[in-house]
Amino acid sequence: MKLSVISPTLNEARNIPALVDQLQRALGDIDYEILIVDDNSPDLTWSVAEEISLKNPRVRTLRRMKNPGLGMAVIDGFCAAEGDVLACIDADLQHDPSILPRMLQELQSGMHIVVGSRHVQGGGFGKWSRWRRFESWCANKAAQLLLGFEVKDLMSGYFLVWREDFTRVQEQLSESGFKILLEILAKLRTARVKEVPYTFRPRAVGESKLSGRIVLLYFQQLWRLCGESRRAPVRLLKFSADQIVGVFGASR
Ligand SMILES: Nc1nc2c(ncn2[C@@H]2O[C@H](COP(=O)(O)OP(=O)(O)OP(=O)(O)O)[C@@H](O)[C@H]2O)c(=O)[nH]1
Ligand SMILES: [Mg+2]
Repeated sequence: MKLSVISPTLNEARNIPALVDQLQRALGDIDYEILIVDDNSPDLTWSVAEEISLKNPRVRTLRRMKNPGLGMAVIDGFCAAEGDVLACIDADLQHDPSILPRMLQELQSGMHIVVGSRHVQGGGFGKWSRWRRFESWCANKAAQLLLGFEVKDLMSGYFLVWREDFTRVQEQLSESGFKILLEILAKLRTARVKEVPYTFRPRAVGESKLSGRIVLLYFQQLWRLCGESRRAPVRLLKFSADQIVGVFGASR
């Protein structure tokens, strides 16, 4: 069994050496490859990754020249990967690589998807401000409500999936799907999802790509997936009914 760890990158040159180092330490004697999927970053992330690949055969670089975007970068990385299991991890070291062996164990014990989670017991947001937590809570709640998933950390970009399952739904994944975990969950429609806790780490170097445009892309994706889900109207009705009952219950 081989694990492919895919890391999408945009201007993460200074994070790549530490990322590779931490992944190597975490994965020990697991058979793995690391695939850096870079959107031709102006800071030459692809070149830093290529240099490491020359000395380390476990590391490969995919330099994307067209169709930029996080979702498509992950899909391209998954398609180019050689492993039986596909992992997605941010390059900015906010995801803790040390939980990867446990995530892999959970997947092998019969799960379809394993998510690195900040919202289950033992996980957390580290030094995030209250405002940032609130924003994340809103985005997460909106996805739970509109898509009806039980997963607690739907915003996670840290997850594992079997290549076989990814291949099964690959054709249905939208190119505009910014949060690729949501896209895969919506198409796989599986209850066999396990969350493994970790604490979100602060970004050490480089800049966040989160922007107003990204937030808009996220809500567009949510709206599209909601429209594709036949049970969405039922869930919305139930949510509205629960709120009304709650308000009347409280006013008695
Ligand atoms: N290939 C590629 N990677 C991207 C793109 N946008 C973001 N990334 C990478 O995706 C990962 C997550 O992006 P971040 O900017 O850290 O977003 P975030 O973690 O949701 O936000 P922060 O908590 O503010 O860091 C990082 O490894 C980025 O370099 C993109 O358009 N193309
Ligand atoms: Mg980040």
